[in-house]
Amino acid sequence: MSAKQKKMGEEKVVKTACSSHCGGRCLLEVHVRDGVITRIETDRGEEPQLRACLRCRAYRQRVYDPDRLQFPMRRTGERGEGLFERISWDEALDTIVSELNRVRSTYGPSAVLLLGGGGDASQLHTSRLLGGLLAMTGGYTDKWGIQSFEGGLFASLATYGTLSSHNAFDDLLNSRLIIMWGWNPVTTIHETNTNWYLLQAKESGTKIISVDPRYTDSTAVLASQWIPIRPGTDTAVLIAMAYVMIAEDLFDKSFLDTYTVGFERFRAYVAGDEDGIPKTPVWAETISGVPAQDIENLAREYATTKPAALVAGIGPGRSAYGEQYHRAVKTLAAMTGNIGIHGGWSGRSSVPQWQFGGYDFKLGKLPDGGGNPVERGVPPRTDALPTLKGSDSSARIHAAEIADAILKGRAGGYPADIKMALVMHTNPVNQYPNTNKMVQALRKLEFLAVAEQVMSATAKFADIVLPVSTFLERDDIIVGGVRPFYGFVKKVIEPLYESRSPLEICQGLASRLGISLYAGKTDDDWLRTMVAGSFVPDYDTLKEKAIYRIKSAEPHVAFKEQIEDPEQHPFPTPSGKIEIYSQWLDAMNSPGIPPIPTYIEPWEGRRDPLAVKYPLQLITTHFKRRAHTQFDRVPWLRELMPQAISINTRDAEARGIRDGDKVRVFNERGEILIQAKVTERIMPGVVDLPQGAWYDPDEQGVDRGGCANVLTRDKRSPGGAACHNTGLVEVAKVDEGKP
Ligand SMILES: Nc1nc2c(c(=O)[nH]1)N[C@H]1C(S)=C(S)[C@@H](COP(=O)(O)OP(=O)(O)OC[C@H]3O[C@@H](n4cnc5c(=O)[nH]c(N)nc54)[C@H](O)[C@@H]3O)O[C@H]1N2
Ligand SMILES: Nc1nc2c(c(=O)[nH]1)N[C@H]1C(S)=C(S)[C@@H](COP(=O)(O)OP(=O)(O)OC[C@H]3O[C@@H](n4cnc5c(=O)[nH]c(N)nc54)[C@H](O)[C@@H]3O)O[C@H]1N2
Ligand SMILES: [Mo]
Repeated sequence: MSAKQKKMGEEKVVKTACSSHCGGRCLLEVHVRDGVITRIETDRGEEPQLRACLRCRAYRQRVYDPDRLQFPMRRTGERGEGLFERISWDEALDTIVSELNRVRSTYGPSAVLLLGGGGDASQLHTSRLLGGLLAMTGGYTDKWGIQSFEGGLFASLATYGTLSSHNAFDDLLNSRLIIMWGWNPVTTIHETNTNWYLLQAKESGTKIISVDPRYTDSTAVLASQWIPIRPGTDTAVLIAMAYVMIAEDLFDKSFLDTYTVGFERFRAYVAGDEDGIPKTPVWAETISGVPAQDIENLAREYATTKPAALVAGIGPGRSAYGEQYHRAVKTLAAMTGNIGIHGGWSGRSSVPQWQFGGYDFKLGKLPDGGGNPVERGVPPRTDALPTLKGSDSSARIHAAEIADAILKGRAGGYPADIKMALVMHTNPVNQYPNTNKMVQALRKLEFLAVAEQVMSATAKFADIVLPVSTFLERDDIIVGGVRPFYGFVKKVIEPLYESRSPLEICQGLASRLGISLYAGKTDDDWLRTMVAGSFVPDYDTLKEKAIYRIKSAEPHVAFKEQIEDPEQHPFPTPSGKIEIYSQWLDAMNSPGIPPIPTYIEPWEGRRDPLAVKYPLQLITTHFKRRAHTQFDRVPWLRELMPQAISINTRDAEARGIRDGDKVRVFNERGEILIQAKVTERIMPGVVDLPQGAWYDPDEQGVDRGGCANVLTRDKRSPGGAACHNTGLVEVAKVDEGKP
C-alpha cells in the first residue's frame, strides 16, 4: 500500500433517494471518501429494486461541475451578459429584502412575482417555502398552469372530479393490449421500473402499439406496430375510433349506463348531428395523416381486447386544445370499460413523480402563511374548475403568459404590474415558451433575484444570484408517485463552496423580514413534522434505509372502489359519475372548452395559412441525457448524442439538407442554428428539437444552443395546457459561404 493510499479515509456507501426533475424516483448508493463523492451506484436491495438511469449515475459530474455557482453575486454588466462580482451572503440577502420592501411599499405586493418550479421534485427544499414566506409578509403574485400536464390535470378534474386517476405501472402486466399514445417511457422513464414492466408485458405476449410522430426508442424496443400521427390531431383520431366502435356496436353499453353521463351527446357529436360532419376515419385521416384503415383496426383492437391500456403520454396534451386529447382518451377508456379494473387504464392526469395523480400520499404540512393576501377575496377565474383548489385565483398569471404579463401589465388585461421577480428551482428563459419575449420581459424588471446551482440562461439576467446546494448536500424526502413508497434524500456530503439549501435561504430572508418561524430549525425538524403526518411509522428507520414501502397486496388501480361499488363510492363530479358531458364545462360556456370532448382545429397546425411560410410542425420532446436544462453540461452524458433537429429524409432532400449539416430553424419568434439529424424515424412534415438545450444567443440574437423555446409560442390553451408542441417553423441549410 502506498503512503498516499494509507492516508486516505475509508470509503462509505450512503443509501439515499434521488429527487431529480425527471420521470423517475430511484434509490442511489453513493460512495464517499474523505467527504468527496467517488462513485454513484444504484439500488441493490429488496425487489422490486428502484434502479436509477444514466442521469443520476452521472450526477457526480453535476456536483463537481467546475461551473457551479460558488458564491452569492451581484450583476455588473448588462442583463443577460453574464458579468458578476462576488458579494457576501449578508449583502445578497439584505439587497433582496430591501428591494422586496421597496417594491411592495411603492407598488403593492402584487408587483412581486415568484417563479418557482420543479428544479428538484422533493417535499421540503422547494419554492413553496418561499411562497409561504412571501404570503406571511404581505403577499405576491403567483402563477398557475403546470407546464407539464395542466391539460391532463384539467381533463381529469372535469371528467373524474379528481387527479388520482392513475394506475400503477406494474398493473400493465395485467393488460392484453397496450397502446403507447405519445408515450416514450424508455426515454422519459415515467416512474422507475416502467420499462421493466413493459418489457415483461411484451415478453409475455402482450401486444404493444405506438402512436407517435416519431419512431421513438420505446417504439423500437417495445412496439409491434408504429402509427405515425401529425402533432395536435390526436383528438380527431380518438373521436374517429369512437365512431368505429359506435358504428360496429363494439362499445360497453352497460359500463356507460352505470358509470357515466353524457354519452348520448357525445354520440350525437360523433355522428355529426349538429355540425353535419360525421367524424369518420376518413375525416380523421385528412386531419391526422393516419390511414382510415389503421384507425378502424386500432378501434376494433382496443374495443375487443380486454383488458387494454391506452396509456396517454402527456406530450400530445402540451398543445393547443390539449385538454380535448385527454378528455377523448378518458371517453374511449369508458367506452371500452377499461376504467377501475386491473390491466385497464383510465387516462392520466400528471407525471407520476408528484404527490398527486397517483397514489394518495399523506404528509404533514409545512407553514404556508395561511394563504396569499394578494389572492384573498379575489374571485376565481371564470374558466377554472371548482375542484382546481389553490391555483384558481384570477390574481394569478398563467405560466405561458408570464413574459407578456410583465411587458403589458394591467393595461394588457393582466392582474398585476410586475416590478420584481424571485426565481427558484426553475429556468424560465430556457423553459417557458417564447424565449426572446422572456428576455425582453426580464430586461424590463426593476429587480430580479435567482437562486441557482449553475449560471443558467435565467441567472444571467439576475441582479443577485444565490448559489444553491444539490440534493446530495441536504436532507429531504420524496414520495413515489404511483409507487407506494416514501424515500429519504440524505445529505451525503457538506454543501460545496458557499452554497446553501432552499430552506437556509428562506431562513436568511425570514429573519430579515421579522419572521421567527424558521429560526434555528434544521432540515431534520421540518422533515420530522412532515413524516409525523404521513403513513411512515418511524422517521429514523426511513432515514437509515432511505425507503419506506407501503405494503399493498396488488398494484394500485385508480377508481377500483367507484367501479366495484358505485352506490357507496360516487365520483366527485356534479353527477357523481364519469362526466363524458361535463356540467362544469357546460356552465363555463367557453367555446374553447366545450362540455364534450371535441376536435378543435389548432392554431399553427398543418392547415393554418401560416404553414405556407413555415411548413413544418415543431415538436419539442424530452431528451434522454437531460432532465430539461439539467444534466446538459455533464460530459459523460454529452458523449451520448448531440443536440440536433430531427427532420425526415424527404423534407431534408427537398431543402438540400444532409445528415449533420448545420441548419437554420426559424419562424416569426426567433431563429436557431443547429445540426440536422436526417432520419426516417420522424414522419414527414414534422421536426423535433429536444427541449432543454441551453439558450446561447450570438450577437445577432440567433440562438446557437438549440433552445426549443426560441421557437415556441407563448399562448396557452383555453383549459390551461401549455403549448410547447404547437408551432410552425421552416428549416433551411446554412450557406457556408456566409457568416
Ligand atoms: N419547448 C418545451 N419547453 C418545455 C417543455 C417541453 O416539452 N418543450 N416541458 C416543460 C416541462 S414538462 C417542464 S416540467 C418544464 C421544466 O422547466 P424548469 O423546471 O424550469 O426546468 P429545469 O431545467 O428542471 O430547471 C430547474 C432549474 O433549477 C435548478 N435547480 C436544481 N435544483 C435546485 C434547487 O434545489 N434550488 C434551486 N433554486 N434551483 C435548483 C437547475 O439548475 C435548473 O436550472 O419545462 C417545460 N418547458
Ligand atoms: N429523460 C427525461 N425524462 C423525463 C424528462 C426529461 O426532461 N428527460 N422530463 C420529465 C417531465 S417533468 C415530464 S413532464 C415528462 C414528460 O413526458 P412526456 O410529455 O410524455 O414526454 P415528451 O417527450 O414530451 O412526449 C412524449 C411523446 O409524445 C410525442 N408527441 C409529441 N407531440 C405529439 C402529438 O401531438 N401527438 C402524439 N401522438 N404524440 C406526440 C413525442 O414524439 C414523444 O415521443 O417526462 C419526464 N421524464
Ligand atoms: Mo414536466
